[in-house]
This record gives sequence, structure tokens and C-alpha cells, in this order.
Amino acid sequence: MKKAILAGISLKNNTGEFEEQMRETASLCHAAGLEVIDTITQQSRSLDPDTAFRSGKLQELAVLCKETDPDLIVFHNGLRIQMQQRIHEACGVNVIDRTSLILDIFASRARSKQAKLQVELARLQYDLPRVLHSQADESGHERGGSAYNRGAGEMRSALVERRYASRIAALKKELASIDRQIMADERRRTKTMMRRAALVGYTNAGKSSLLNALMDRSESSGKSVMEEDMLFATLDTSVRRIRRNGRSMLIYDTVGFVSDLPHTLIDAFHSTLNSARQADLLIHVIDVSDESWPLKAEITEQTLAEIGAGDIPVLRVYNKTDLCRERPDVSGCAVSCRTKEGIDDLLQEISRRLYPAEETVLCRIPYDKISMTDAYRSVLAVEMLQADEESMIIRITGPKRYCDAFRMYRLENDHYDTDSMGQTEQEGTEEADGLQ
Ligand SMILES: Nc1nc2c(ncn2[C@@H]2O[C@H](COP(=O)(O)OP(=O)(O)OP(=O)(O)O)[C@@H](O)[C@H]2O)c(=O)[nH]1
Ligand SMILES: [Mg+2]
Repeated sequence: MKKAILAGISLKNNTGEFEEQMRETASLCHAAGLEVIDTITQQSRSLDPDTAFRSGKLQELAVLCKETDPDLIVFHNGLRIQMQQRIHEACGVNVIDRTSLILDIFASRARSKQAKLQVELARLQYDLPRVLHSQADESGHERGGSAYNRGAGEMRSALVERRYASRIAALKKELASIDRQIMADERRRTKTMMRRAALVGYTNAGKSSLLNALMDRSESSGKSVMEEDMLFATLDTSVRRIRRNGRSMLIYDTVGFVSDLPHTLIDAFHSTLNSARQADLLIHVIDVSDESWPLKAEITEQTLAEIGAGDIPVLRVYNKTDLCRERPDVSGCAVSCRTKEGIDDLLQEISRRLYPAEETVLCRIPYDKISMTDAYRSVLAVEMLQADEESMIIRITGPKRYCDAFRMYRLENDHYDTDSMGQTEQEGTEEADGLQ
């Protein structure tokens, strides 16, 4: 395992929050396969524009590096290029910041072609300004020389920029073609009228475990998704169809969030994040056994707003209750994917939110039109009440917009006595042949 020194500057006067953030960066180091051998911090109103740490602290860091011989310095704060270079010069050790660390973790987790391309795109976009800066620096060194030298340096920069730009363009093109395929699959799914919910939340909160638990407790198609005790186990969206009380819904498992998720990653994972943007309901999974859950829940909801999913209704689900000593005092669904406590109630709640029983309508449908009920069975509850030679009387319950499709066959409720299954329907004189 590589050894790292974790460095950070607390910019606000909130020690508790800073310590929590540093703990999170330490766990990101662990996720990237780094052992944090020491931590060094400073309280300051701003980063020094050249060296991030003020000079005394930088010397302290240099001494610490001599004593402990780390492979890497990981900076909790985002570093400008010149800061990275100066710290490197002062300590003789490579320096990365939190964004670069997260990009490394994503790179090590990416399995699908789409995820690999997305991570490469994010990495190139992060690296490009840095590489150009170091090229410019080199040509700056040459500036004392001849006009010929200066020209050579600038040409090198232009060449590097062109190479990056052409790879970035190629990646975007390839990703766009994968997107088209995914969108075609999505269009096919939308035709079924099934409503969609996306599992969102902080990384490691239990989103994938919840999808598996929901599948366990319902009729569902598809194999279980990978759940693992590691940050960013899921990078690819998975979708599963779940049936409950005759209603089908699509549930999407998505990539987890973390504080200050790098913008290059949000941009590169644009299409992966679409499953959250296009959902009818967001199931916000919260690890309630983690003391800092309120802060993480807030970060998740902020990130959802940032990616353009801020207006979608959210159902908060408090997971891992088996790890809590007392039942958490929260309003919303409390569940444990481990013991399956609360999962049935949650399923009911998701189904209720996705398919609100806004309307109950009685219809008389001629047999040659009865097949239309099949198309709506996944989104409406359909009860067959009575049949005669030409038609069938049915009761449908569900969202108004789907019930509206049956408007022309509608019976007024008082024209049919559903309790006695009798023939109080206007012209109904036939024998009741109740079908349930
Ligand atoms: N004790 C306990 N552990 C749980 C529960 N739910 C999930 N876990 C564990 O928490 C860890 C993370 O679960 P995942 O389902 O992979 O979490 P995730 O939110 O999908 O994480 P990412 O995909 O990395 O964002 C795994 O080790 C799970 O076994 C729970 O209810 N109780
Ligand atoms: Mg997951």
C-alpha cells in the first residue's frame, strides 16, 4: 500500500465540520488504496496563492516528509497548478488534490465501456489546464533565449493542446453514440408507461442493497446488483422492473455522491445522471447509522439541484436501522436492508407515490376494445366486475392521466351498484355475470 500524508486547510471557523470533511478525505484515500500515515492541518482565511499552506506550515510539511518518507501528499483543498508545483518543490514529494483523488478512485472502479470513457474524459479535462501551464512554464524558462526557442515552446503547447482536444472530441463522440443506444432503450421503456424511481444518495448509503432488498420482496425481473462496502462501488446505472400489487415500476440504481463532487465528473457522467433527472420519484437513501447523516443528506439534495433534478419529488429512506442503538427519530421510511425491516412498507409507499389512486372509474368496454386494458395493467388497477354478450364492466383505479384514456367508456357511478353486483346500470337488464 502506498503511504500518504493528508494535508488540509480549514477555511471556515467550524472545526467540527472541517474534521468531518478531513475524515471523509481520509476514507477517500483509503478507497484509492493509500495508507494515511500522518495528517497536517492549518486554520486560515484563505489559501496562500503560491503554496496553499502559509510558509511556516509548508516548512513543517517538508520536515514531516523527510521524517516519514511518504509516496504522496494528498491535499484536501482544491489546488491551483502553481501551488501543486511549489509544494512539490519544497517537499520533494508528488502532490495531488481531492479532485484528482476522486478521479483516481473512479478510474479504478470503472468496469463498463461507458464508465471508462466518462472517467477518461473527466481526467483529460482536469489535466489539460495543468499540462498547458507546465508547458507555458517551460517556454517561460526558455524566454531568456532566442526568439527561435520561444517559438518552439509555444508550438509544443499548441501541439499538446491539439492532442488533448482531439482525444476529448473522440471520447465525446463515442459517448454520444453509447448515449443514443441508451436513449433508444429508454424510449422503449417509456412506451410501457411504467413510472420510474431512482435510488440516489451519498456513496455507501446502501442504494444497491436497497434495490436488491426491494427485488427480494416483490415480483421482479433481473439479477441482483453489486453491493459492497466501498466508496463508489456503483458507477453504472442499472435498472430493474419491480411488480407490486399488479403495478410495475422501474427502479434505477445510480452512482453515489460525495461532498464537492468534481465538476469534470458531473459533466462527464451527464448521461449516467439522466436516470435521476428523468425519474418520477427520487428515493433518497440515507445511512442513518452515520452520525453525520444530516450533512450528507443536505449535500445529496444540493447535488441533485445542481444536476437539474431539484424539482423531482423526494422520498427519504433512512437505512441501516439495524446498526442504530435506538430507533432513529426521523419522519419518513426507516428500513434495514440487512434485516429487511420496513422494506414491505417502503414498497407500498413507493407504489403509492408512483401510482397515486387519484381516481376510481367505472367503465363499460365493448369486447373489441377490451385489449386496451392490457396496455394499462402495469399502471392501473383493473377489476373485472361483470360481463354480458357485448361488453364488460370494469373498475379502474390509478393516476388521473391514465384513467382519462377510458373517458369515452365511462359509466356514472350511480348507474351501477357495485356492492350488490346488481343491474342498476341504466339499460342493464341482463343477468349479472360477476368476474373478479
Ligand atoms: N448493517 C447494514 N449494512 C448495510 C445495510 N444496507 C447496506 N449495507 C452495507 O453497506 C455497504 C454499502 O452498500 P451498497 O448498497 O453497496 O451502497 P451504495 O449506496 O450502493 O454505495 P455506492 O454504489 O458505492 O455509492 C455494503 O457493505 C452493504 O452490505 C443495512 O441495512 N444494514
Ligand atoms: Mg451502489
